[in-house]
Amino acid sequence: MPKVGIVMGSDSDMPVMSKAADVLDQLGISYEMRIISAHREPDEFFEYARSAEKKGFKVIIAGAGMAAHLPGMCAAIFPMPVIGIPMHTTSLGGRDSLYSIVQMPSGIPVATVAINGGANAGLLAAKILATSDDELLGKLKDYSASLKDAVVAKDKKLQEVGYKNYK
Ligand code: RP5
Repeated sequence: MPKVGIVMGSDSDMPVMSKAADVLDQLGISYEMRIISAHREPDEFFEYARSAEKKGFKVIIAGAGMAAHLPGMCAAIFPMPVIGIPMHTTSLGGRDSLYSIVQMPSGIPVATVAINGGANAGLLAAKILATSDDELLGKLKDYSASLKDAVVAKDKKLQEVGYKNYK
């Protein structure tokens, strides 16, 4: 059974949403990915959100742009955590999406990541699942350690070659 639902309002969101899926793939977490528009097909959306718990989802990652109601409406129906990803937009730079997703009224939280923050949404979903999965927690600790190692290696190189020769 998929543990995470990844849903986006349009296939134009795919380049960002695929980053969340990539992270889940790397960590061995099962997911289902769908394109469902809350505005353009409300009946399909309600069917999706109402059946999400029964399908075994523990977290939903929902991405949308502009008047981005998809994550908030998922949170209104699905009883477990919803992570919202605001899409960058050409007219307002993604502020429209960000404000639509982050400014949820009291009682219906959406954990909102940065504009186009697909990878962090995947990591946050993994961290939520890791609260009851020690093997996954170990993988996340290894991942954090690899981030640290990468910075240490870059600084070591900087000290060796100096900033003028740093590439
Ligand atoms: C939203 O409208 C989608 O999430 C997308 O980010 C935005 C634009 O959709 P398209 O016109 O590209 O299909 O529902």
